[in-house]
Amino acid sequence: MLAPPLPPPERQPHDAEPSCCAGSVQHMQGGGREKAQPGEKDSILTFLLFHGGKEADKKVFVTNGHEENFESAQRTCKEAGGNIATPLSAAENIATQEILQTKGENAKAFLGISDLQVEGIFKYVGGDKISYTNWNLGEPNNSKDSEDCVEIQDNGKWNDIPCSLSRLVICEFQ
Ligand code: MFB
Ligand code: CA
Repeated sequence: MLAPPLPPPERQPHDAEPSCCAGSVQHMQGGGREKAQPGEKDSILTFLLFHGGKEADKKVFVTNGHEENFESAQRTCKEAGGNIATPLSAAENIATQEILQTKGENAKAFLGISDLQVEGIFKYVGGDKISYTNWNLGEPNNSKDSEDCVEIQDNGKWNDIPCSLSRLVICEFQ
C-alpha cells in the first residue's frame, strides 16, 4: 500500500521541467518517511527496472534521458532522492554502461567523481578519495588544464572532461 499522496514539491525557477519519473521515487518512498512500508521497496524496484533501471550490488541505476552539466546532473539526482551514478565496483560500472548502451553509440554520462578540490586527486562527491577506477588508457589527462569531471563511455571506460559539458544524467538509488 502506498503512502497517501503529498502535494508536489516546490520547484525553483532554474529547475528543469519534470521528466516522467522525477520525484516519483521520493513520492513512492513516502515523501521523506524514514522507513519504507512492507513491500514498498519491491514495488519501487520493479517500477525502476521496468523503466530501464539496472541493478548492481544494492543499487539501482536509472537515467532521466536528459543531458546536463555536472552541477545540474548532481542536483537532478539529489532532487529525485538519489545520487549521481558512482560505480564502486565492476558490477556497478557494468550496470551504468548497460544504461548507456540503450542510448545508442557514443552515449556518455557523468559520474559522481571530480578533482575540483585538488587537481589530480579524484574524489567522490561525498568527499572520499576514489577506490575503484576504470580509466581509459592515457586518462585522466586534464587536457588543456580544464578537465575536472569524469564521464563514462559506452565501452565502460572513464575519461576526465570539463564539468561544463552536457552528458546523460544517470542516477543511483539505494
Ligand atoms: C582530448 C580530451 C579528452 C580525452 C581525449 C583523449 O583532447 O579533451 O578528454 O582525454 O583527448 C584531445
Ligand atoms: Ca581527458
